[in-house]
Amino acid sequence: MRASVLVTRASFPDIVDRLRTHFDVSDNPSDTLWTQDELIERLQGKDGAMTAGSDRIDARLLDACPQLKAVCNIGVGYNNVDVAACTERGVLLTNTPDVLTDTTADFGFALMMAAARRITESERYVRDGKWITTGRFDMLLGADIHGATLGILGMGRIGQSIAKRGAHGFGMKVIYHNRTPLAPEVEAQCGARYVEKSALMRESDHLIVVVPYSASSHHAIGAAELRQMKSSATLTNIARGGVVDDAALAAVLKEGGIAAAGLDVFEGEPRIHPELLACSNVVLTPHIGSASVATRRAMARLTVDNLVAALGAGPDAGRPPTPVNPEVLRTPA
Ligand code: 8YV
Repeated sequence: MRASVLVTRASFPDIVDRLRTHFDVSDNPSDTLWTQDELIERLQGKDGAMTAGSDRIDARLLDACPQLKAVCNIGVGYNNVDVAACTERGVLLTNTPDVLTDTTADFGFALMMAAARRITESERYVRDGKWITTGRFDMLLGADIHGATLGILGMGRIGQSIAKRGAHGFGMKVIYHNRTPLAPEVEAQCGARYVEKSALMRESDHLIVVVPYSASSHHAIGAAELRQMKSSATLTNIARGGVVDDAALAAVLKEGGIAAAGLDVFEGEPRIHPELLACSNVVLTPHIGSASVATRRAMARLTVDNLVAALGAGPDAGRPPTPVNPEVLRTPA
C-alpha cells in the first residue's frame, strides 16, 4: 500500500508533484490557514507531512495522529515543533538548513539598510507628493552603514554570513554575542569579535538579531537591553517574533531611545503590535527573509527530498538529508 502524506501549505506545484510519484498526496492549494484541530483531522491516517512554521506540531497533535512517522518542516527554524515530543514517539523531524543562509543574510542586510537610510519612510514621502512642496537638503537624514559597528546576536550560519557582508563588503567593525564564542579561525573569516551581551547592546550602531527562538531566547531583547542601546542605533530582527519584546521596542522607538528598526518577524504574527504599526521609523516586512525564487524553491525541493527519503522511497530511502532528530532513524521500529 502506498504511504499517504499531507502538504499543509501551498508552495510550488511542480516541486510538490514529485511526492505524487511515491505517495497519495492531500494538499492545500487554496493555502487556507488551518486551526490545530483542522490539521489533526487532515493528518488522520497520514504517514508523513510537509509542514510550515504556521503549523504547531506538539504532543497533543502527535498523540492524535499515531500513524505519523515524519514531519518535514519547510524552514531552518522549527520552534513550531516540539522536538522532544517527536523523538519520544519515534517521529522524524527534518528542516531546511544551508539552502537559505545567504539569501536570508542578504535580506537582513537589506532590512538593516532600509531602516538606517529610512528607505520606506522616504518612499512614503515621495508617494504622498511631499518632495515637491517640502523637499530640502537636510530631509530624511539617516545613519551610515559603512564604517559603523555591526552587532550580531546569534552567530550561527546566517549570523556568520551577515558578518562577512559587513566586515568585507562594507568595512564595518563587527561584534557578536553567542552562547558559545566561535573558533578563532571562524572569527577571523567573519571579521568578527566576541563581546558580552551588554557590550553588544551598548556598542552596536546597527544590531541584527539572528538567534533561534527558544524558552531561553524569549525576550532576549527587552526594555532593559533596548535602554542600553545608542539613541542613534538601529535594531533589525530577522530571527523570530518573541526574541524581541515588541511592546518594549515600540515604546523605545516612540520616545527616540533608538533611531529605527527593521522587523521581518513579530510576536504573534501575522498580527503586529498596533504601536509598531503606528511608528514611522520602523520598516515592516511579512517574514520574507528567505523569499527569493531560487531559495524558496530550494527549500521546497529539500523538504520533498526529506519526506521521500524519510518514508523509505527514492534513491536516499531511509537517509533523509537534513534530519533534526537523527536518533529516531537509528531506533529500530
Ligand atoms: C521560512 C524561516 O520561510 O527558515 C526559517 O526558519 O523563518 C523562513 O525561511 C518560514 O519558516 C516558512 O515556514
